[in-house]
Amino acid sequence: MDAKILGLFKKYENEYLSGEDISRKLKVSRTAVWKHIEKLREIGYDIEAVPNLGYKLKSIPDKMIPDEIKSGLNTKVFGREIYSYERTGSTNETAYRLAEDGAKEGVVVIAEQQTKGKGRLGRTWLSPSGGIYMSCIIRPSIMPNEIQEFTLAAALSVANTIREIAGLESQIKWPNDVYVNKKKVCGILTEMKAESDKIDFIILGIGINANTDEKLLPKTATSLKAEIKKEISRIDFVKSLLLNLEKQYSIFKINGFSELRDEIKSISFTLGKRVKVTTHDVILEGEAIDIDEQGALVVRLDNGLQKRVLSGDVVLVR
Ligand code: BT5
Repeated sequence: MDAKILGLFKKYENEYLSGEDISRKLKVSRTAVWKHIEKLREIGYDIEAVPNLGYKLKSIPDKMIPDEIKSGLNTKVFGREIYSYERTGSTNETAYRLAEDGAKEGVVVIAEQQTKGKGRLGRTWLSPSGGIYMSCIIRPSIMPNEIQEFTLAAALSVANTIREIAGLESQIKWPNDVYVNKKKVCGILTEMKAESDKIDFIILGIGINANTDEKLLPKTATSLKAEIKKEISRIDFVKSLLLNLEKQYSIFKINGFSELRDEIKSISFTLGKRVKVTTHDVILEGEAIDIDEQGALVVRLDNGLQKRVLSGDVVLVR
């Protein structure tokens, strides 16, 4: 009923609707209409009431309400089902459990806050309110060793969305970060369940410092709000991100990573810089010179040898 009332408000955008109009159109009592309007107000919908005229929807809350995200969403699969939480441990964990229970590709878990937000290698992802914490279930027919390419394609989607919604240029710091003005604005955590040669599912976890107060973030981080000095619509951001992810994912499925590689390289924060890369078994230092066909970072060591790294941590060295 809430959705139906909102649907009416949106259809008659510039008009006042009386309690009687709504009750007649939706075939419910006026008391029921009043109760639903009170409930919507509690959620944060700004509904004006003018005596003798009726109700009018003035603004929608910037909250991760599935119906608001789905309204006007132009995707086919991504966001087909959205689970939204005021607070959860980690959206990746919730999505993982849903995927194990058979949830389909494109199902999204989103939260206003995370109490145990995860980074890679057991690190913590600070998740205060104002940010976007989202995990998407994907069931791709790719090999487990293609996951790096996949993460980079997701980072490209984030960069494109930041440009569209905040008007900012951003860079991809290999392998999983997006930077704005040399500070981290987004981190991506790709987890998967796989057998040796087949991926059962991927959980693509994306954390974005959207309207986050920068004081609540590490010194190395920023938020979109801090950069453009105003808040963005997180709902518009999520809509655009889901569309960009779906676009990039279908290019990736049809033409492979090579189709996205040049674009990813062109906005790399890592290439051409001196880096120190820590992998599970070695530490390398040298110049980052390429991102190859498998999404690996190619580093030229000081002795001239070239090494490719498929996964690892990168520190930029002055
Ligand atoms: C990442 O790890 O950057 C991946 C972060 C993924 C977060 C999303 S949110 C939705 C989904 N659910 C989850 O539980 N996780 C995913 P890593 O490269 O390991 O970077 C972690 C490091 O970034 C930390 O050790 C801090 O130094 C820094 N950091 C922590 N919180 C941050 C924030 N909000 N913004 C920028 N940097 C942060």
